[in-house]
Amino acid sequence: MDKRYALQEGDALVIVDMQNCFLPGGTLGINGSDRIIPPVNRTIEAFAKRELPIALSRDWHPPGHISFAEQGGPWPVHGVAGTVDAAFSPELIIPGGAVVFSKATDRDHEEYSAFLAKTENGMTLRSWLGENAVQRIWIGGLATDYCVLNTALDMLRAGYRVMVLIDAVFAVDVKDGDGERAIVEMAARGAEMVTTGQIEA
Ligand code: VGL
Ligand code: ZN
Repeated sequence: MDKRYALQEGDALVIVDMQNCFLPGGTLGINGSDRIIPPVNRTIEAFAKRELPIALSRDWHPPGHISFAEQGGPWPVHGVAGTVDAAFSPELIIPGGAVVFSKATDRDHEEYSAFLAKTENGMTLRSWLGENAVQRIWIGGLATDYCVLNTALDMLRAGYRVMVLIDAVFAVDVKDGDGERAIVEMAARGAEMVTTGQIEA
Protein backbone atom coordinates (compact mmCIF):
# COMPACT_ATOMS: atom_id res chain seq x y z
CA MET A 1 0.00 0.00 0.00
CA ASP A 2 1.28 3.44 -0.93
CA LYS A 3 1.57 5.97 1.84
CA ARG A 4 -1.46 8.27 2.12
CA TYR A 5 -1.17 11.96 2.89
CA ALA A 6 -3.66 14.10 4.80
CA LEU A 7 -3.62 17.74 3.75
CA GLN A 8 -3.12 20.17 6.61
CA GLU A 9 -2.31 23.75 7.57
CA GLY A 10 0.99 24.73 5.97
CA ASP A 11 0.24 22.93 2.71
CA ALA A 12 -0.04 24.88 -0.54
CA LEU A 13 -0.69 23.79 -4.11
CA VAL A 14 1.30 25.34 -6.96
CA ILE A 15 0.08 24.51 -10.47
CA VAL A 16 2.55 25.55 -13.15
CA ASP A 17 1.60 26.87 -16.59
CA MET A 18 -1.61 24.94 -17.38
CA GLN A 19 -2.04 27.12 -20.44
CA ASN A 20 -3.42 26.45 -23.91
CA CYS A 21 0.04 27.00 -25.44
CA PHE A 22 1.45 23.87 -23.74
CA LEU A 23 -1.60 21.68 -24.37
CA PRO A 24 -2.46 19.88 -27.62
CA GLY A 25 -3.30 22.46 -30.29
CA GLY A 26 -1.23 25.19 -28.61
CA THR A 27 1.79 26.96 -30.09
CA LEU A 28 4.12 24.80 -27.99
CA GLY A 29 1.60 22.03 -27.59
CA ILE A 30 2.90 18.89 -25.91
CA ASN A 31 1.28 15.70 -27.22
CA GLY A 32 -0.56 13.94 -24.42
CA SER A 33 -0.15 16.72 -21.87
CA ASP A 34 -3.94 17.06 -21.56
CA ARG A 35 -4.00 13.78 -19.67
CA ILE A 36 -2.88 15.63 -16.53
CA ILE A 37 -5.93 17.92 -16.50
CA PRO A 38 -8.18 15.50 -14.50
CA PRO A 39 -5.60 14.80 -11.74
CA VAL A 40 -4.72 18.51 -11.59
CA ASN A 41 -8.41 19.39 -11.20
CA ARG A 42 -8.99 16.74 -8.53
CA THR A 43 -6.06 18.11 -6.55
CA ILE A 44 -7.24 21.70 -6.92
CA GLU A 45 -10.63 20.61 -5.57
CA ALA A 46 -9.03 18.83 -2.61
CA PHE A 47 -7.12 22.00 -1.68
CA ALA A 48 -10.10 24.29 -2.29
CA LYS A 49 -12.35 22.12 -0.11
CA ARG A 50 -9.94 22.58 2.79
CA GLU A 51 -9.43 26.29 2.05
CA LEU A 52 -5.72 25.71 1.57
CA PRO A 53 -3.75 28.18 -0.59
CA ILE A 54 -3.64 27.57 -4.34
CA ALA A 55 -1.28 29.33 -6.76
CA LEU A 56 -1.42 29.14 -10.54
CA SER A 57 1.57 30.32 -12.56
CA ARG A 58 1.51 31.29 -16.20
CA ASP A 59 4.12 31.92 -18.87
CA TRP A 60 3.29 35.48 -19.89
CA HIS A 61 5.61 36.69 -22.61
CA PRO A 62 5.65 40.03 -24.42
CA PRO A 63 5.77 39.88 -28.23
CA GLY A 64 9.38 39.45 -29.37
CA HIS A 65 10.44 37.58 -26.22
CA ILE A 66 14.05 36.44 -26.19
CA SER A 67 13.00 32.76 -26.00
CA PHE A 68 11.25 32.89 -29.39
CA ALA A 69 12.93 31.38 -32.47
CA GLU A 70 12.43 34.66 -34.34
CA GLN A 71 14.80 36.23 -31.76
CA GLY A 72 17.23 33.29 -31.90
CA GLY A 73 15.67 31.50 -28.94
CA PRO A 74 14.82 27.80 -28.58
CA TRP A 75 11.00 27.97 -28.75
CA PRO A 76 8.30 28.90 -31.24
CA VAL A 77 6.31 32.03 -30.38
CA HIS A 78 4.11 30.96 -27.45
CA GLY A 79 2.37 32.27 -24.38
CA VAL A 80 2.04 35.87 -25.54
CA ALA A 81 0.33 37.78 -22.74
CA GLY A 82 -3.36 38.39 -23.28
CA THR A 83 -3.80 35.93 -26.15
CA VAL A 84 -6.07 32.88 -26.07
CA ASP A 85 -2.92 30.78 -26.50
CA ALA A 86 -1.62 32.10 -23.16
CA ALA A 87 -4.93 31.65 -21.34
CA PHE A 88 -5.39 28.86 -18.83
CA SER A 89 -7.01 25.78 -20.29
CA PRO A 90 -10.80 26.20 -20.31
CA GLU A 91 -10.91 22.72 -18.73
CA LEU A 92 -8.89 23.85 -15.71
CA ILE A 93 -10.96 24.42 -12.58
CA ILE A 94 -9.94 27.76 -11.10
CA PRO A 95 -11.40 28.38 -7.63
CA GLY A 96 -12.18 31.95 -6.63
CA GLY A 97 -9.37 32.12 -4.11
CA ALA A 98 -6.60 30.90 -6.43
CA VAL A 99 -3.81 33.42 -6.98
CA VAL A 100 -2.28 33.89 -10.45
CA PHE A 101 1.43 34.60 -10.88
CA SER A 102 2.91 35.67 -14.24
CA LYS A 103 6.50 35.05 -15.29
CA ALA A 104 8.93 35.67 -18.14
CA THR A 105 7.19 38.99 -18.74
CA ASP A 106 10.43 40.82 -19.50
CA ARG A 107 11.36 40.73 -23.20
CA ASP A 108 15.07 40.22 -22.57
CA HIS A 109 14.95 37.55 -19.86
CA GLU A 110 13.92 33.91 -19.83
CA GLU A 111 12.35 32.79 -16.56
CA TYR A 112 11.50 29.10 -16.24
CA SER A 113 11.08 29.21 -12.48
CA ALA A 114 7.78 30.55 -11.15
CA PHE A 115 9.37 31.33 -7.76
CA LEU A 116 9.68 35.05 -8.55
CA ALA A 117 6.61 35.20 -10.79
CA LYS A 118 4.33 38.09 -9.82
CA THR A 119 0.66 38.91 -9.36
CA GLU A 120 -0.79 42.02 -11.05
CA ASN A 121 0.01 43.81 -7.78
CA GLY A 122 3.65 42.76 -7.88
CA MET A 123 3.59 40.12 -5.13
CA THR A 124 5.97 37.26 -5.86
CA LEU A 125 5.14 33.60 -5.38
CA ARG A 126 8.05 33.51 -2.93
CA SER A 127 6.51 36.20 -0.72
CA TRP A 128 3.02 34.68 -1.03
CA LEU A 129 4.39 31.35 0.25
CA GLY A 130 5.89 33.18 3.21
CA GLU A 131 2.75 35.20 3.95
CA ASN A 132 0.68 32.02 3.93
CA ALA A 133 3.10 30.30 6.33
CA VAL A 134 3.54 27.49 3.81
CA GLN A 135 5.80 24.60 4.77
CA ARG A 136 4.99 21.90 2.26
CA ILE A 137 4.41 22.65 -1.41
CA TRP A 138 2.61 20.29 -3.74
CA ILE A 139 3.53 20.98 -7.34
CA GLY A 140 2.03 19.94 -10.66
CA GLY A 141 1.67 21.29 -14.18
CA LEU A 142 3.80 21.92 -17.24
CA ALA A 143 6.42 21.26 -18.18
CA THR A 144 8.26 18.75 -15.97
CA ASP A 145 11.65 19.40 -17.59
CA TYR A 146 11.45 23.23 -17.67
CA CYS A 147 9.16 25.27 -15.50
CA VAL A 148 8.19 22.57 -12.99
CA LEU A 149 11.85 21.56 -12.59
CA ASN A 150 13.17 25.08 -12.10
CA THR A 151 10.33 26.11 -9.80
CA ALA A 152 10.78 23.02 -7.61
CA LEU A 153 14.56 23.51 -7.40
CA ASP A 154 14.10 27.13 -6.24
CA MET A 155 11.59 26.00 -3.61
CA LEU A 156 13.98 23.31 -2.37
CA ARG A 157 16.84 25.85 -2.18
CA ALA A 158 14.55 28.07 -0.12
CA GLY A 159 14.04 25.23 2.34
CA TYR A 160 10.54 24.09 1.45
CA ARG A 161 9.39 20.52 1.51
CA VAL A 162 8.38 19.84 -2.11
CA MET A 163 5.97 17.12 -3.18
CA VAL A 164 5.97 16.51 -6.95
CA LEU A 165 2.64 15.17 -8.21
CA ILE A 166 4.06 12.75 -10.74
CA ASP A 167 0.76 11.96 -12.46
CA ALA A 168 -0.01 15.70 -12.67
CA VAL A 169 3.15 16.82 -14.50
CA PHE A 170 4.14 16.27 -18.13
CA ALA A 171 7.42 16.81 -19.97
CA VAL A 172 8.27 18.49 -23.28
CA ASP A 173 11.02 15.87 -23.80
CA VAL A 174 12.90 17.85 -26.45
CA LYS A 175 15.45 15.10 -25.90
CA ASP A 176 14.14 11.67 -25.00
CA GLY A 177 14.34 11.17 -21.26
CA ASP A 178 14.45 14.88 -20.28
CA GLY A 179 11.35 14.47 -18.15
CA GLU A 180 12.74 11.39 -16.40
CA ARG A 181 16.04 13.17 -15.76
CA ALA A 182 14.16 16.15 -14.32
CA ILE A 183 12.31 13.82 -11.91
CA VAL A 184 15.62 12.22 -10.89
CA GLU A 185 17.20 15.63 -10.34
CA MET A 186 14.31 16.94 -8.23
CA ALA A 187 14.35 13.76 -6.14
CA ALA A 188 18.13 13.99 -5.70
CA ARG A 189 17.69 17.52 -4.34
CA GLY A 190 15.13 16.29 -1.84
CA ALA A 191 11.76 16.52 -3.57
CA GLU A 192 9.31 13.73 -2.75
CA MET A 193 7.52 11.93 -5.59
CA VAL A 194 3.85 11.19 -4.94
CA THR A 195 0.74 10.56 -6.99
CA THR A 196 -2.41 12.65 -6.63
CA GLY A 197 -4.20 9.47 -5.55
CA GLN A 198 -2.08 9.36 -2.39
CA ILE A 199 -3.77 12.55 -1.14
CA GLU A 200 -6.66 11.72 1.16
CA ALA A 201 -9.90 12.82 -0.49
C1 VGL B 1 7.97 26.49 -20.57
C2 VGL B 1 9.20 26.25 -22.49
C3 VGL B 1 9.11 27.60 -22.75
C4 VGL B 1 7.32 25.84 -19.40
C5 VGL B 1 7.88 27.84 -20.81
O1 VGL B 1 6.32 26.39 -18.88
O2 VGL B 1 7.79 24.75 -18.97
N1 VGL B 1 8.65 25.70 -21.42
N2 VGL B 1 8.44 28.38 -21.89
ZN1 ZN C 1 7.95 30.40 -22.40
